[in-house]
Amino acid sequence: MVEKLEAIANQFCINATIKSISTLQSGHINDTYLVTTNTSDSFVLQKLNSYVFKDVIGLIDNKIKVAQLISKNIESKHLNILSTQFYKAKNGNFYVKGDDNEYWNLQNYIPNAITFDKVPNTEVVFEAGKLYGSFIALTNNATALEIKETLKDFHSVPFRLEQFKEALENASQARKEEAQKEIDFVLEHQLEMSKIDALKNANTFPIRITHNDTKLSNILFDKCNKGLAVIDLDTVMPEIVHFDFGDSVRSICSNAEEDNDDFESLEIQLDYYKAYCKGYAKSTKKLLSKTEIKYLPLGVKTIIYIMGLRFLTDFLNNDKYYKTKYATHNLVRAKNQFALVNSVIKNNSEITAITNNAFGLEDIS
Ligand code: GN1
Ligand code: MG
Repeated sequence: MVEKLEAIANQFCINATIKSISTLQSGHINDTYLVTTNTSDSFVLQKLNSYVFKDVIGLIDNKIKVAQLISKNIESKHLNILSTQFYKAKNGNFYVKGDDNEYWNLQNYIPNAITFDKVPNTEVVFEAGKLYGSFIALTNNATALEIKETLKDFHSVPFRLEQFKEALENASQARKEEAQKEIDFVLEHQLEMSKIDALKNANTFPIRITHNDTKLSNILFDKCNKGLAVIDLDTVMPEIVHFDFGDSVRSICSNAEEDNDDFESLEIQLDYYKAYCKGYAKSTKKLLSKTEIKYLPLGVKTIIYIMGLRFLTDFLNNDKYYKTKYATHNLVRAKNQFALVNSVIKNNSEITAITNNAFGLEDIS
């Protein structure tokens, strides 16, 4: 295996001798490796999951364009943050195609950085908000048209409901019975959760360049817990801002990780939500319209519902999409997300008040 990885990595223009290759802990989709060399530079080698990403070349193209734009804007604004950089292969492309037709890309490894699976305190939450907010600001001068929608309808509730209903038709009796409560939850909330999609289709919000996987572990922090870089540009696409905002709240402001099975105690932490909004508003307050801000809380609820729906659909499909560690892993994730949706519903008025206050909704003319 290491020989194969080394052969792939050596096809990129890195100008160094590879010393070691090891697996890096990453998300639920791609395979990621750390490549160390005889120089002080290390790299991240990534095999893109072709079951999930059908337009891999479009995806790589999106990543390169956004990474270059962010780097340029960071430099011109003299910001103290970093961006990932991609390396060309000797074939002139930003990717290598393996014998098995799988695509690989290589990026710089940012040293001395830390990631969190769970936030330790409100300062880190604030920093995370600041960084994801700056992502929206830094990609603001890219026209949405240059970036492709590589995963069509990625955050569309009607599309996710269609996939869910198809899965339900084909699911085993045993899995359906096990998931009955969650199936009912999906159906009960489907109308309300489709609202943001309808607003988007009615052109209520501008389409921006968004990250679309704004979880906590996609942020690097420095040793002093200051936000350093947003990573994982696999899903950068044109989209409304609400899903980016909501997805980070989902992972950062929950009191537990997305597969924690203590469903009774799951809740959205309002002090974290306040800190997140404060950080996010720093560079987006002037950028976002009054209408965009008004619907941020609905974005939070909707994206958590979408994630629960996708985990549940994959459970009904016998776990084809997400990597799982045990038989009911996807079901546990779905239960966790729906418990969080309930907590957001319960705290709706506080969440709205905190949002309006942080983004100065009343002051915006
Ligand atoms: C997947 O693989 P990872 O962790 O980067 C998924 C996201 C989900 C996330 C849930 C392409 O991201 O949409 O939010 O899992 N990515 C894709 O943790 O489906
Ligand atoms: Mg991702």
